[in-house]
Formats: sequence, C-alpha cells, structure tokens
Amino acid sequence: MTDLNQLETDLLKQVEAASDEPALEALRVAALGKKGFVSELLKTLGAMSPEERKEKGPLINGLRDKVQGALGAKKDALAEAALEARLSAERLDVTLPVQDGPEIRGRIHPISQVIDEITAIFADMGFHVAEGPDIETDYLNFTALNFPEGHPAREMHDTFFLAPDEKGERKVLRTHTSPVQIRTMKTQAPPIRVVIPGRTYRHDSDQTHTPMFHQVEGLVIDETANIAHMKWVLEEFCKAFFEVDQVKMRFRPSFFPFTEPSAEVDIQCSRKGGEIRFGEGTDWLEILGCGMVHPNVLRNCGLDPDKVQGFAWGMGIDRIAMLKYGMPDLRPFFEADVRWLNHYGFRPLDIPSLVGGLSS
Ligand code: 2NM
Repeated sequence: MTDLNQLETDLLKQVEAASDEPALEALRVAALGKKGFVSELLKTLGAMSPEERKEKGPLINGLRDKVQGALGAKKDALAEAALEARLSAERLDVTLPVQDGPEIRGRIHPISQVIDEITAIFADMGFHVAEGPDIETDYLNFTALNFPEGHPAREMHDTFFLAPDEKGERKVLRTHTSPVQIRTMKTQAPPIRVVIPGRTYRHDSDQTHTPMFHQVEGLVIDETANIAHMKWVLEEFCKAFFEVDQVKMRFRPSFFPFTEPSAEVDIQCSRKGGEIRFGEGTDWLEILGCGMVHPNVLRNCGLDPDKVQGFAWGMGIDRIAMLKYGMPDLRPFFEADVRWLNHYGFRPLDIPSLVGGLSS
C-alpha cells in the first residue's frame, strides 16, 4: 500500500509541475492511457480474490479519480494562465492618438494635381474632358492630322512603333493626344469644346525629356470660332493656372501640319535667383502651341470646312507642373520615390476648384 501512496504523491507532484498542455497530456497518457500504469493497476483487479478486490478496488479507483481530478484542475489552470498572458500581451492603449488614414497620409502626384487644375479651369469655361487609348493607329496619330505619308514630321516625332499585326498594320504609341480630337470630331457634331489630358510617348530621353510624358490638348469647333476666341481662351487659362491677375502673352508664327495658321505661345515672366514669377518681368517662357484647325483635318473627320471651323492647342504638362511648383528636375516625376512624393505631392482632399482656389 505504501506503493500506491508513493505513486499518488509522485504523480500529483508531476502534475503540479507540468508547465504546459503537451507536458500535461504526456503525463495523462503515461498514467491513464490504455497502457498507462494506473490503467494497468486497474486491470489487476480482475485476477484478485473477492476479498483482495474489496480492499484494493477502492484504493486503485481512488488513485485514478485523484489523478484524473488533478489533471483536469491543472488543465484549467494552464488554460487560464495562457488566456491571461494573451490578454495582457494584446492589450491596447486606448489613450494613444489615432493613426492618420490614407486620406491624410497619402499624396497626390503633382502631375495628377496639375491635370485636375487644368481640367477644372476648362470645365469652368464649358469644356468637356475626353480621353482615348495610348496605342493608336498610324492613321489617327498621323494621317488624319494631315501628316502626309512619308513626311519627315512623322520621323520628327520619334515614334515608338509596335510590331505589325497579322494584317500588316503597324500601331504606334501616340506621340500626342491629338488622335482623341480626331475621334471626337468623327463622333460628335459641332459645337465641340473638349480638353484631352493624357500620356504621350516619344523616343527621346535626356535632362528635359522622358520617353513617356503628359499633354493636355484642347479643341473648339463651331461655325464662328476664330483666333480672337482662341487668344481669349488661352489668356484666361494662363491667368487662372498661374494664379495671376494679368499675363502678357506672345504669339509667334510656327508650323504644325494640323493647324493653319499655327503659333507658339510664350508668357511673360521674371527669373530672379532661380525663381520664376509670372505676370511680371522681361523674360519669355514657351508654354504651348496652337492654331486654327487645318481644313484637311476637318474634311478627314467628315466636317465641311465651308460650314465649321475652329481652333486647337496643345501643351506639355510635366514642364508646366515643374514651373508652377518649383521642381528643379523632371526625372524624379517617374521614379516613384515616396520621399520625393511626400515633399512635392498634394493632400488628397486639396481638390483643385476655381471657387476653392486652385492651389491654396
Ligand atoms: C498642338 C498645337 C497646335 C492640335 C490640333 C488638333 C486637331 F486635331 F484639332 F487638329 N489637335 N491638337 C494642336 C494644335 C496641338 O500641340 C502643340
């Protein structure tokens, strides 16, 4: 009997010392499992005489009950301790400040911001915004725009050509957004007033050129649209965009296949100590090209040049974004460096509008 007492003392000690559930389970199997030593002791009852069984039965069963009880109690204690540990590890300090969400921490890329500013200005004048695909047919990018077949201007655009398809047609990455003007004139009846922002591509890469860049072009077609209207639209745009009351503009004769006459436009500015200011000074800065839409372009779109006429213009966004926001280098625009974006980016809720102030 001292055996049983000793066994009980040892077992209860071991149960008490078990440090986790696997250790406890190992003890349970060793004592109460099919081949456990308590189970083996219980099996010896069958071979005993009735008197012996009467004496030892309660002792062995008592041992089993005690061990079972101790195992259960220890299991509960371990589970409770584990829960306690988890609760204190996962505790939240509700007095900490709330972390800002993406609408506060995020930044809008300066190009997206400037596109939003430009479309807000033209939308206020009654223009619609149109968009088109980056991959265009040679016809829409060149032919319909009055670039003759084999004309050097096609080479001047440093076009990226795609591999010819099964019909031998060679698509291009659009070199300007003008094919969207063609698509608009072919599908909408005048009066037309659209602005078209988007990505454009030319095989050109140096300090001031990237192979992908952004343009905004505009188009007005109706029965009477003329150069005076064009000058007014462009002047109003420049004043609104550069946020000045007055701006002097200079229209220099130029050449584009799709407009006649054509002009390049400079705005007055001052450059002092690396800083550019608009609406003052004696320097000139080229910002856009424009002209009266060529009769051939109108005819190519199914319009009658004796009934309708209009003007169009185009400008690079990347450069005017640099000018307006004082960014010295074009290349970081497309490097996706979050430190640069944190510095030059805009807050998501600073949405440009004419009533709210464009960039305030
Ligand atoms: C420019 C300059 C001048 C232009 C013309 C047309 C169209 F389709 F109406 F003929 N779209 N864009 C145009 C005119 C673009 O970019 C410097």
